Amino acid sequence: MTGPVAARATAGFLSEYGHQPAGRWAAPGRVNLIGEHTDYNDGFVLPFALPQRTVVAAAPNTGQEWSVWSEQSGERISFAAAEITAAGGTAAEITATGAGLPSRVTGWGAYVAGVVWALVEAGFRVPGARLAIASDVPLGAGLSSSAALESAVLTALVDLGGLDLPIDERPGLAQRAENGYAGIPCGIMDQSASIRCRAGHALFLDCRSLAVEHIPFDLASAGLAILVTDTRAPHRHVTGEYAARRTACETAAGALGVPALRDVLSDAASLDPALARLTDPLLRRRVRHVVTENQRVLDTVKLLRAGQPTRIGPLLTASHASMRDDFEITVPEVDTAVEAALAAGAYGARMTGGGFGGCVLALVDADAAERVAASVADACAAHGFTPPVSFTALPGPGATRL
Ligand code: GAF
Repeated sequence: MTGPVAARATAGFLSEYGHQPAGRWAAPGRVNLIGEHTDYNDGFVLPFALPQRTVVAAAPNTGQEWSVWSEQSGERISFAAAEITAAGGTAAEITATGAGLPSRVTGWGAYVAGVVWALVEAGFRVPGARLAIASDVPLGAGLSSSAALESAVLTALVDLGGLDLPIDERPGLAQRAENGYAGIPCGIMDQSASIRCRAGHALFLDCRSLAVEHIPFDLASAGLAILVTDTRAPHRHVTGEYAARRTACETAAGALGVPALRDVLSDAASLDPALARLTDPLLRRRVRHVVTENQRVLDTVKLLRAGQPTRIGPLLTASHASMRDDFEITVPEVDTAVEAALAAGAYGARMTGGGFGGCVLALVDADAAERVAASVADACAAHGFTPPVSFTALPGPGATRL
């Protein structure tokens, strides 16, 4: 399947480089149905791929050089292998040094150069390439535009170079690009969703074993829809707050003597004594979110396997309350949107993604989606917030050659 985004990537390629690309590769953004901030705790997540995607038109280049044009920025950047191989590090090192390493590719280009860097670091001979990128994944909305970019570029380079990189190892490599080159300490959910999702399914991922199960999530035939609302709330201190949550979880796991918070179970016999051992109330809240959220993912999967999608509503809403009260990653705009969606009859609603702004999802009857979206917009207007943008999303396919 091709579309206007693919046509724009091709047209951009032709006008930048003066010849046709050898092929086009696409990778989607994602919505996470449930399981937030559980991935880096070795836990469970349940994202699905959006129909919105990033397309890379590409052709081999002579030598170990890459040229990349992006429609969104209107810029073309170039880099050579020698420039980028010395520029990675651990996420902590990069964060500590800012973007100050010599000859680092920064901005959107870091996600492209990071993929080349991670492939080289993993021992692959990466083909030089000319790339042109177009996308309809909203930027900065928490819908994984950066993972879509990494995944599309990775899929293109693997194909162009005939690299032997099995699909189950690709998300880890794309995550390495983001952690080690772009300097963002994310978990593995977004890259896994962009690369491994299937149309009509949600991706149940065990972030410890990396085992996946494709859970049928055929909303249309159940007369349901997922309404996604981008609140367009300005993201507030996202990277710093995200890193602080991750550190708090690691500190708590250390204090509890477990490898990761995944190892604390949600039944009272496990969770209560674990919470009692933590003296810091903030750590207790963070642990309670992660542990109960893992259980909500498992419960959601059970209901979907049993063909009872509307019954997941209360789990979605409980997830939101946990993110708001225990993990403290919501903002007034997303809380307002969730409350308005529920008041308008959604089965359940929650913020989706890393937090501090971004999107809300609501499970609704398909024929009620417009009405719920209008109620959310009215509630945002009543609070004087930026007008939100809503759309319904059916689960699309993962990264592919077009
Ligand atoms: C962001 C990160 F990139 C993911 O790894 C994940 O932690 C998510 O926030 C929160 O669930 O999207």
